[in-house]
Amino acid sequence: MSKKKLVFSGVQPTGNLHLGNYLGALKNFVSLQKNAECIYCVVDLHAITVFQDPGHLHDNVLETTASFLATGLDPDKSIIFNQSSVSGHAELAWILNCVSRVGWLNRMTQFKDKAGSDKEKASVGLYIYPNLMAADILLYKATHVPVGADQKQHLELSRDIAQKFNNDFNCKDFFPLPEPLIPKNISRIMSLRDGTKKMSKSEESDYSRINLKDTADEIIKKIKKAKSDSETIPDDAKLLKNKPEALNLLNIYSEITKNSLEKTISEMAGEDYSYLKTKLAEVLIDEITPVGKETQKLLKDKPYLKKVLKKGSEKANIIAEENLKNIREKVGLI
Ligand code: AQP
Repeated sequence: MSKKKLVFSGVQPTGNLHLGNYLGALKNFVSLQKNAECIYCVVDLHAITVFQDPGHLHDNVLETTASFLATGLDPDKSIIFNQSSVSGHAELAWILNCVSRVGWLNRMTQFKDKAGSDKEKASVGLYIYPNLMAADILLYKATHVPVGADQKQHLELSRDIAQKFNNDFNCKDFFPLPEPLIPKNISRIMSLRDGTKKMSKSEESDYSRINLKDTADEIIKKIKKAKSDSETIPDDAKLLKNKPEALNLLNIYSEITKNSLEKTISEMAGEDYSYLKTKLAEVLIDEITPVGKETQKLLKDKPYLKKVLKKGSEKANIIAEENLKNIREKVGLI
């Protein structure tokens, strides 16, 4: 078995990318492309597990691609493509649907969160979403998957599916067990309105998140309105245990300024949260608005974005077809 590091990850084209996607995933994608073979996918088949307006979906695929490039992904270094253009994802997903167990899927917390109280009305696709995610990764025999902490459970399931496939078809080490690469300091960016919920594209209030496309004024307004705490910033991180919104803002500031939470706290102890908010808005504007501007610029050249995706899908398809040939053989398909 090849021991080469092969990175795969995906982002759903379900609307505005936000600070959570950026700090939890995209920044990591960019740093990994320096030293590893990387495949980054706009996972449009995942997006349709919840109804998407077809026109919006089409635009969102291009916008997500533009954001990939604007954050620094280089199509000459990484393979960048959209999932539905490589049919192997859907084919392997079906095979893995037959390997994965209903009991395993029943434990997935993201399905419970997204399906809400009326699970009977959720799409079957939403339920088997983690099997498609396993297929995305295993189609390329990826060894490492950069994701935010919210995807850890799905990644563990991918490992279980890979292991069961290897056992069922008597092919030890055929699929590598993919390792999650989760940012160490801050793996889950929380909503600006509710520090117990993750920042998310589908959250109704736009004030809950910083979008990569937000202007400086919007960032200032959102950070000003963000929930924090009426007391001053404490001198010990332990005192933030029951103050998730305050902790979230301090965590984001620390991550962007590349400092530890402890250092930020020691510098800001005794200050009001308005002081943190002013500093946070400043660093966010410096970090985020250039990405937004570049995304808008790239979106003016849609033929170029389509060309990037086409070239990426041709490269991805070659790897996928080669692996699928062996997978079909293992399963006994002619
Ligand atoms: N809040 C977050 N903190 C850290 N990482 C996050 N990611 C998403 N939200 C956060 C990471 O971003 C990558 C792409 O995620 P995705 O858009 O494909 O799916 P998601 O996790 O379902 O993101 P959203 O924003 O919550 O989308 P919707 O609302 O459409 O479901 C993943 O690596 C994810 O971990």
